[in-house]
Amino acid sequence: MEAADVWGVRWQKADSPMARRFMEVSTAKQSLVCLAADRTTMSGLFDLLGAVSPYVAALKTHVDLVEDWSPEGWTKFCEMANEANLLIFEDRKFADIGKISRRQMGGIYDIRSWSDLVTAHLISGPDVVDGLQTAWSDVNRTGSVLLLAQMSSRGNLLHPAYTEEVVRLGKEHPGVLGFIGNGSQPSSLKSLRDMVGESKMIWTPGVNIQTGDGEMGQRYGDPTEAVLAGADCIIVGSGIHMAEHPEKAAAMYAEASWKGLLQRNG
Ligand code: 5BU
Repeated sequence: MEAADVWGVRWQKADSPMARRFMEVSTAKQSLVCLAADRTTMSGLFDLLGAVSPYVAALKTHVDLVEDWSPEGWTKFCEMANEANLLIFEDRKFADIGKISRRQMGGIYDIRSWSDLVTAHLISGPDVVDGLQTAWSDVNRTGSVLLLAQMSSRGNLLHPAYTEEVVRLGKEHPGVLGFIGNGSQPSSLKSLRDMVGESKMIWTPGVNIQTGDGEMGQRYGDPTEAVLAGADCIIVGSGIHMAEHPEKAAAMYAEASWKGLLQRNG
């Protein structure tokens, strides 16, 4: 199956090579799943990735959760992800002014050297995206930004007028892959898709087969519903890494997401 056929209008209108790369990988794996690898030890991360990489199309990290982090261990982990054909996405939620965000891509974790994608809030204004793009070019790499247009957590302050502004500014920016949408609510996702149009991606956390309220204000919606409502990638954490059999869980989420895409474009 070719990515262009499965993804239809999203493939035709995509304005970023990174979006096309994601669509190709997800087509090859028949999975729109981004694994949120929220484990706190390197061995836990290696085990998880070893078990589920055939079923996921991207790897989302929180590098600062890892208790025994070392540059050597992390390099190996990223190599493993690259060999498994995964985009590496650090969910750092940058929010500072452009020049500081640029420097925060360096520092001890040196995010610019291994990430393909990062998240950012647009609360400080659009220059944060230029700061992040400059950081990747500082190390001769390219990357792309997902802007937080919505969040999955209860009571978040990303109100509709703010969402609209984020989309308006982000839509025009070539350094933006797309937007984070609220995967727990298909109706808000639909309205986000209407705002975004077809040329940018929407990736959604807050997805679990078991829908409803999660831990500490997290909320969950159904994976297939999220894709039908316009999500191009479902971000799944505990649904996979806390499952008794992460491999089986990942395969199940992959199937649910793929089914949604085929149905959406069918
Ligand atoms: P969960 O275990 O599937 O609930 O994990 C969700 C992940 O997505 C976790 O890494 C969060 O940091 C991330 N997330 C989120 O849950 N909601 C949001 O609005 C954003 C990110 Br942005």
